[in-house]
Amino acid sequence: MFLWGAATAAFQIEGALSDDGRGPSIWDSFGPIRDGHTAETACDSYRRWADDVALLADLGVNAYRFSVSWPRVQPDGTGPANPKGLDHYERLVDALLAAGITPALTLFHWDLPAALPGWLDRDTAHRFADYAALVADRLADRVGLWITLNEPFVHTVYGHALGLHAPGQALFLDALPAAHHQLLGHGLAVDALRAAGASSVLITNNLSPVWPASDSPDDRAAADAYDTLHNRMFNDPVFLGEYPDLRAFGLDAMPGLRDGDLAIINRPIDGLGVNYYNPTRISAPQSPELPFTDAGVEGYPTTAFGWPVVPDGLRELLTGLHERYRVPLYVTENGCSYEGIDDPGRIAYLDGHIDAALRADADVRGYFVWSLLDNFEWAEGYHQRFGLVHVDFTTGERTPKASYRWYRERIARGA
Ligand code: GBH
Repeated sequence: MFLWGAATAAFQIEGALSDDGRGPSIWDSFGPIRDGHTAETACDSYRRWADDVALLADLGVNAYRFSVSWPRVQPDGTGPANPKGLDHYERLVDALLAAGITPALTLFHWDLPAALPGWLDRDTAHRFADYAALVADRLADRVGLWITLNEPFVHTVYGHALGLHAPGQALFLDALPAAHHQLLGHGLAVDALRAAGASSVLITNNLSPVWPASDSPDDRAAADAYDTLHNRMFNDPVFLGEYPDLRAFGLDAMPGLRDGDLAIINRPIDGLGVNYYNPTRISAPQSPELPFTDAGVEGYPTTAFGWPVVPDGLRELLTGLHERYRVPLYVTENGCSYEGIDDPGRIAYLDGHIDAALRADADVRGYFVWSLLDNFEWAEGYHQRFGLVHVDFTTGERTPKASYRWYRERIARGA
């Protein structure tokens, strides 16, 4: 059964940051965020989760991708489970199942418990596996799809290399151990999930086809280096059991890698979650620090966030992933920022991208719109609205947009 879904993430929708024993996460106190917005209330989904399930049921999706907040389950990131945290997700999972909706559960969507030393510390990989076991002990019998990590590239590069996301470190290439430790945590979590009887396990990476700005050897080499950093570094160890060649970055090996790690990271899993927003165009380096320059994609329409709209990039991406890895693919996020409840831009975006996903020469098993709801868009606060459903962030009121009704019809058509 093809999965037609919508996606959210805990920190972006839940609010209720101190309810029922939740501990602080690294995002709670992170700044600067545009206009000083905070996720204190967000969509109020920790309290209004039943409204969200009703919206999903009315939308007609057969899957919902949400994430579990680690600091709700383990307020300090270690030790026994906080039962009230797990109770929340158990209620959600049971309500989804009662509505005929497959729960697709992401274990880590960036809201790390603040008490942990962070992903630069290898121990966090082991803490993550313990947390995965606690969630799976409660829910393995009911969750249809498990996703270990969301976008370790973004968490590494935005959070540890550029300082744009929590934990706000700007370490450039010294951030790479955070990538390795997340991938190690992924592999250890796969073992924990399997031990608890979890069936389908994925990792979700944000991936982008990389276009050289010209045919010149310098631009092509730069594009290859960027493809290594953005795409292959996070897929190859998981599916091929080795890191790509990192010599373009002046590295002989992945920083932090120890004997035996690759066998753990390479544990068999059931497919790859693909988050796609837009392609990347790359030219030769203009400074000595990095072996590439982001040249910007030109000549396409852009969303309210300024991101280019290139539906065929999704077909190109999925086809390339199938050629390289031969695994089932799930589009775990795809969507766009536009204003308004009448949102023709979103309808055109989603229509074009669904067509592209179905056209790909690949084993594509699902498609999830980002996002069910307008929500807390990280460093942008509430400025970018990605939802099929409009949220009034003062009252919490939800209003389905034109795209919500359109998606319901597209799902009913089944293609
Ligand atoms: C995802 O990240 C996250 O998983 C989700 O939480 C978030 O809300 C959602 O997407 C929307 O942002 O500079 O024009 O080339 C997406 C990661 C990184 C994808 C930046 C697009 C650059 C666009 N994004 N990227 S552009």
